[in-house]
Amino acid sequence: MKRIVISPITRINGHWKLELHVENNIIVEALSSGIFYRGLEEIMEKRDPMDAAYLTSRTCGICSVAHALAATTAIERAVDHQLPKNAILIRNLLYGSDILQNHLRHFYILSLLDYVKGPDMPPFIPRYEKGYRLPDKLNEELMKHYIESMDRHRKAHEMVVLFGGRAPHNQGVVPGGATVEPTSGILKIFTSMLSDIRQFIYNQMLYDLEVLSNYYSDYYEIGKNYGHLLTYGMFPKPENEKELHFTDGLIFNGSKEPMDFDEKKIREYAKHSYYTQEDSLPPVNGITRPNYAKEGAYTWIKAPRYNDMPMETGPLARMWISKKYQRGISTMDRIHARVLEAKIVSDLMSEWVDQLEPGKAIYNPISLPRNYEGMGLTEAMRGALGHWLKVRNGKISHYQIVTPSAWNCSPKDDHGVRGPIEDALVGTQLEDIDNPIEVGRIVRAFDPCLSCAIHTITADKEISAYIV
Ligand code: NFE
Ligand code: MG
Repeated sequence: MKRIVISPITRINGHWKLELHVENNIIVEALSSGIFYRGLEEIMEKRDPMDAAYLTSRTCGICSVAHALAATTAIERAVDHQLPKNAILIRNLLYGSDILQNHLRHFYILSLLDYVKGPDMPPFIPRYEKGYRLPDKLNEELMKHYIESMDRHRKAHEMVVLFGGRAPHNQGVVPGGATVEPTSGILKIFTSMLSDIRQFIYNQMLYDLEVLSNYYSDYYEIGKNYGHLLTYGMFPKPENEKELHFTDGLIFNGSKEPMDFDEKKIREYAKHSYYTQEDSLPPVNGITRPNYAKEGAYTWIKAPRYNDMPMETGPLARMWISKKYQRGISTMDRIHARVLEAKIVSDLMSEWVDQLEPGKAIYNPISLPRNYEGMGLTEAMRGALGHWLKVRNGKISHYQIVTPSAWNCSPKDDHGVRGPIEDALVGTQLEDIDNPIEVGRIVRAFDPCLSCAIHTITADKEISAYIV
């Protein structure tokens, strides 16, 4: 048995380590380790719930709109608050813009170099020696698109600024509605940026996807796992908030018929995680007290499970459960679904921007009781995102966040069942054990993000954290 340790995994967000056990060039065991402590939930205690969107958006600079939405939804749902139509549209446009910047950046900057050879200069070297299959001319063409993509994901971030004031960590989503009026000036710039990005998706990105799926078609068979998919659904329809453009639901074992999900069946295990928590707990009661010395633990990520099943989440889950894409569940299917989702979201955005009504309400005043509990289930670009909070005497007494990458990068649970990425790796044949290029391809297709708030340990050894 050989042991391969890759740490840190590059071209992802955050710090992550993989340990692989290999026999006869086949991966027989995989251990996914998040190697830093977030602790954001601890920071939330005693804060004003009206600040939850701003604070929790600092979980991560890539998916910050999604965290703002989850925190805000948790509060709004607790009092059954109704949003004005403009607010739903503005939120959809903010989150849609964040999806576009993420999916463009992931496809080109984080993922493409697993398949396309960059020029022979830093930061493109060193790289694996073998495994790049594109003929020179095509390789050159895709690298040109790689460079051109940068202007587009920057633009998508600027679109977040238009309705959010800043990016990342927008100020546009507040309990009650939105903060930026859709003036004709903003609509004009937004529309022109969106149109440029859409042209890029249609003319370059879809073409590049086709090139990859032709030259690396075997990756539709590589990186398979349990085939359990989960999504909380996203993009409420402006005319009826309860209806979603991407429906919520789940499937087991690659089934094509989605089922409803029941959030009460979500529990988090922590046997292999550096936390004091012993038994599995529902997120509403979850605890995040660190214990780095814990025996048998190998990660800072807990193991969320649905009815004891490890669930994969992300663009493939959303596209599958909305029946927009049901080809298969593999590495190339994950990439394929993400690119098609970018196209569909950009199409929807161009409809939403036309439906905005300048001069009409963007906010309905909200009044909150002193004590309540809330749950905000939404999607982030990487999949199902949940925030759970308890408020006592007007202050947050308890907060829990379960991110999509916690589902995907989770370790084994207390029953020894692997997380979705661990399982996608096991069974993979490595062509050359000294150049395990397959590993990066498999794991990056999940677009993992381990990143969160910066943390420090103070001189008196108490863990504290500050927000960037
Ligand atoms: Ni840090 Fe995130 C997304 C969330 S982590 S990017 O998407 O929530 O999975
Ligand atoms: Mg497998």
